[in-house]
Amino acid sequence: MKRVVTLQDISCAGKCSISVALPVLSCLETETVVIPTSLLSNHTAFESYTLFDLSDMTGPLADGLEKSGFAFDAVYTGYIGSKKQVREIFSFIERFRRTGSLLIVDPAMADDGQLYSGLSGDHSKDMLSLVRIADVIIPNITEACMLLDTEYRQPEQFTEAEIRDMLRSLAGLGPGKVIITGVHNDKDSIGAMCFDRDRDSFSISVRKKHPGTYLGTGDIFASVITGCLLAGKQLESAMESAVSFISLCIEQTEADPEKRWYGVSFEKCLYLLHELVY
Ligand code: PXL
Repeated sequence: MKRVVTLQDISCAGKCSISVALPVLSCLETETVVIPTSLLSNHTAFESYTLFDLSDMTGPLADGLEKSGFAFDAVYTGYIGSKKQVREIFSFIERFRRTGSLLIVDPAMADDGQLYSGLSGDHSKDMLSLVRIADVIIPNITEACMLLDTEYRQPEQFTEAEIRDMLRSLAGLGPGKVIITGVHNDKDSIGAMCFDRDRDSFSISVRKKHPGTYLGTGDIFASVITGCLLAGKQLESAMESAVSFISLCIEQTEADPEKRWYGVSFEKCLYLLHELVY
């Protein structure tokens, strides 16, 4: 069984980051080792939250894992809350990256043209340093604009040709596989577009657009991609599965009389995920 280590926060409540990565990756038959880089009572889209920075624990946890003989097929990073965490993640990667392993970076830092609350103004520079060494990156449109230092526009204002240019430019920073999420190809559909440099191929997957924002979907999406790539799928096929799964999660959330504003009803869709991929 493939083994991934994921470094991101634990938001005790809020259905994001490690709380969604674990069930999704487990469902995709991937052994998942977690290194929490910070601990929050709930994610930062709530009005308030309690936060502990766990950067000082990353090194000692890495020591323990190394001593116990753990090695990883992939290192997968998500939300990072501070410069100190970025430094610790770099050291972790240096220690555990090996030939053939994948470094998957979800630059989870912004949406709708805005950095997440609590992140410093130069956070995208820190994220860029991580993106440069990654094999696979999965930004949304806002994050792609920040990484490329281009002005943000509403996703529906980007043409498919412009998204292709952004994908190529992002690949030019380092990563050979790039997926941009939240791409529209007309006003009624939304999905993702990808570029695989080795195969020089672009692809797009879209589904019907539901109005509104669905928090935590980026983290679920990146986790599906990680599981699919570890299962040996091509990037396009991984993206198609992730777009299908997110679409199911959103439909399920819309139909859920107990839906939560802070996250999608992915729990009711997990039973479909394995079949979607395998
Ligand atoms: O879903 C992205 C995410 C992850 N972790 C934390 C967040 C957010 C988005 O707001 O605040 C702590």
